[in-house]
Amino acid sequence: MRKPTRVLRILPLFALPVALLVGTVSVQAQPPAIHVVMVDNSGPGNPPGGAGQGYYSFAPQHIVVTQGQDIIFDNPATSRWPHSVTSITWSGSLPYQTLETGRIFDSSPTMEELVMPGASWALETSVMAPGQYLYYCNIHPWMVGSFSLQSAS
Ligand SMILES: [Cu+2]
Repeated sequence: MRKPTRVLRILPLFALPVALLVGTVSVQAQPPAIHVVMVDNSGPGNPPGGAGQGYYSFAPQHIVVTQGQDIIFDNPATSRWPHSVTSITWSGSLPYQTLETGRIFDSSPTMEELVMPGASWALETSVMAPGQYLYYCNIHPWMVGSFSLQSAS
């Protein structure tokens, strides 16, 4: 029998420093994630009749991100309701454009996947084309937000 065992024993000694180096480089290359809060003023922290009661939104409502920069949508634990982050796009040409929802991204294609109070959902932008993006919450359609995605190069 030949002796490949010697090579296998030495391999981890080289693999570990290389893995650490690659990990360090990729962390440095990736810009920090940006957080968007799902604002739900019907939560217990906002008593009935309080200012802003029933006001739902994404905050900030518009952000500028760079390709590869994750957008993390946070539904605070104090929220009363789940929410979704569902893309709005359009097809056709003026004056009869048709709006489409959830075609580019959707945090919650099913009810079980809604972003519950205390949970977050991350949108990875690395594979998306630069441009303007619009989204809404499909439970509260007046919750609308947008972002500009800039090229990484
Ligand atoms: Cu909502």
